Amino acid sequence: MAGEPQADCLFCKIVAGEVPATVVRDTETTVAFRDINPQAPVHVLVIPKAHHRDAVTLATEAPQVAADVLREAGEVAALEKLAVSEGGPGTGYRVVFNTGTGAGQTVFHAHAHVLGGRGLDWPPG
Ligand code: D5M
Repeated sequence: MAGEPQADCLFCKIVAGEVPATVVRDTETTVAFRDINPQAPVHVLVIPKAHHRDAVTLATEAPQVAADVLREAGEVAALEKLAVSEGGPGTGYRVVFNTGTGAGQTVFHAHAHVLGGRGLDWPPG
């Protein structure tokens, strides 16, 4: 059933406390923790506690939780002092949902990457 924990899912194991993570925020529906392989000075993952395979699937199956994930991305950015309004390199942040192996998704439990703390090029690689 949509949202049920999956035994072979790494992020379900983090939600269950079976795999350690450096948690920065924890809500009723989401967890935010530091990426094990950071690509920027700030690199935090925000995930739904329920299992959905990617962000668009999450938005279809549980739209309120998808909104929770996005709002939490903003809370993490505020916590990490990634001010949006000042401008210039190192301010603002990027929220990324890699979707599908061809786009770099390696963990098939929806997650938002929150990246910041350095200049972020566009277009991304
Ligand atoms: O992003 C999956 C991300 O998950 C990738 O940036 C590494 C990160 N990762 C993998 N294992 C862990 C653990 N154990 N803790 C924290 N972060 C982890 P994707 O978009 O699927 O490539």
